[in-house]
Amino acid sequence: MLKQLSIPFAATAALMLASCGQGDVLRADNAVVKVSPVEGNPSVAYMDLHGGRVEVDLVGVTSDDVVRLEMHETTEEDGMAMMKPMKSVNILPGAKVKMEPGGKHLMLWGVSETAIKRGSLQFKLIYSNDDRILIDARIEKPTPAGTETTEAGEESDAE
Ligand SMILES: [Cu+2]
Repeated sequence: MLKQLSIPFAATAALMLASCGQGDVLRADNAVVKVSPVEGNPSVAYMDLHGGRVEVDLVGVTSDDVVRLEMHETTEEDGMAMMKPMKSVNILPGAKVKMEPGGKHLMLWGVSETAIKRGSLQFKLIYSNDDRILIDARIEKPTPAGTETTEAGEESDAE
């Protein structure tokens, strides 16, 4: 009879372990760069930001393959989509903040041709708690309508 007492206790302990499990790791994924189809125009990048165990701000993003990089937010004012620079992105513990079309995004000027050929570039995310995270982003080239872009002849990446 007494043994039954340990069952609910064990269940509670397991639940507590699950709630502070792998979910609460400061990280980012699903990073993609969309190269502008118009030469000279900025390209745009999106990713998902995942919060860790403590609240932080993403205070900067850099990349060796980009001349200039800004964090932007698209907001709607009087039915007009407006884009303005953001100084930081607040990320609560365990939260997911999406950088996506129509919302927060990265604006990139001068993405290197080498990176475009390679099909990827690396971002360095800088957080308010001094954490640094490196993340690889897939580069999507624009595909102009009516143009056949077959890249079967290109060497496949070694990764
Ligand atoms: Cu923008």
